[in-house]
Amino acid sequence: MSEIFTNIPKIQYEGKSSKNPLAFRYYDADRVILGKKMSEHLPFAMAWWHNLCAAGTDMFGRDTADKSFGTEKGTMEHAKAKVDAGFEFMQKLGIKYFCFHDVDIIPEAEDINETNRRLDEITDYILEKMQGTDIKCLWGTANMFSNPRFMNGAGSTNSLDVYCFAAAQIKKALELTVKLGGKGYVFWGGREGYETLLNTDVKLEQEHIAALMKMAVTYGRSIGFTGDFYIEPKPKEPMKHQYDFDAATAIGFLRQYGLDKDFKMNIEANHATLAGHTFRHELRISAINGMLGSIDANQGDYLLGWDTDEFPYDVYESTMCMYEVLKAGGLTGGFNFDAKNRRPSNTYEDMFHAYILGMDTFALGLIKAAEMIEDGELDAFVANKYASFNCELGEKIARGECTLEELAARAADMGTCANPGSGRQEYLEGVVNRVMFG
Ligand code: XLS
Ligand code: CA
Ligand code: CA
Repeated sequence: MSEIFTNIPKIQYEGKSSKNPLAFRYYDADRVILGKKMSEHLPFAMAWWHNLCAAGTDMFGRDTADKSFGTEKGTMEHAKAKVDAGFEFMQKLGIKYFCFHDVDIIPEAEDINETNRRLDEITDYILEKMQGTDIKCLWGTANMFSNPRFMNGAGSTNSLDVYCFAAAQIKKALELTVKLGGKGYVFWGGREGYETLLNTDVKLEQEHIAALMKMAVTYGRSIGFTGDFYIEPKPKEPMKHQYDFDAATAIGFLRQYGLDKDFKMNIEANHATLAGHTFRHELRISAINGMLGSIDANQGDYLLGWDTDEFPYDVYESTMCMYEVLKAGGLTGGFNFDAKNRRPSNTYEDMFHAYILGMDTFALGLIKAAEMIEDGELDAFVANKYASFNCELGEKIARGECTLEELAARAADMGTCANPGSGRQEYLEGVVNRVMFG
């Protein structure tokens, strides 16, 4: 197999003064931060769909990039060329993981039996490529949103036939994930929602989704899948309302249906902002519920109301993300660049620039977040803010042993209430800027 990205060398760390566009300025895999190598803090993954499949088509225009890799698109030869390109790409960047949907890795056939045969063939090829490298699968998933059969949903469909196809795809995608040693399995419910309540039985649809997830857990465990299942919340797009709206909603759903022991969250930055939250809000809500699993590392655009899946360049955001991740003790999953080049960035070099940008943005975010933790001022402020609860009564409240009468009696004793103290927001924002910019 011949080299595909012929004009691109292996990307090296050259330090922040480097102006080489094909070098890392902050991502230094072996540098130790808070006792762990950068590469362990930041298990980066390549998203098969954006990097190897998507070529710039949008609602108004066709492909701008050539991702045929010298073959005819829609053939198994093309599928294999994508594997070759993907492995060369990951190796040149030092990326250790990839994520995939079933239909990213092969052209889907009319008949699911033929689709599954092609999936077996291509995953044999991927396995072969994995040998002799340290590249692994981060997570797999089934695409249950592109095929027209899923127009009314997959787990939430009105059609039992479609439900069976969704089940068959999940079964196969789980088998492939196990075959490729995947650490996780994702459910992103792109079509699990509704356009109008006039034609929708929400309760039935949610019960059916939960039932399918339960079957997935049972089957996954029976074939040796020991990793985490993930829900990837998103409030809308393509549906007007998606059931897995945000982390809090998804966690409530998992608890309601007894799925919370097997599932965690895969939090995507762009989905958080679409839900009207910050990225770090979604990470914090997941973490405090013991459900911070993996991250889809990208960013949206505050001027656009849709899922732009941009490569992350905002260091303030990546710092806040890494602050949450470090505080949570790290991820069990990784950082998947679910991101695509802008449509006019259509060369092979642009693919590398995008990943270098994303990896450097998170590396710098990690460095700054660690400095913020070592600085300690934010932590100290928060601890002190709640210090009034550090007393016998506070402990009683925490143990759930306090009564309203008891607290009301104390209020009555006091008569008037003291000021709770300043939140000092502007001061703390200045602390963050001091740590970030000196
Ligand atoms: C789409 C989602 C999707 C999931 C995997 O918005 O981000 O790509 O990550 O199905
Ligand atoms: Ca997205
Ligand atoms: Ca995603």
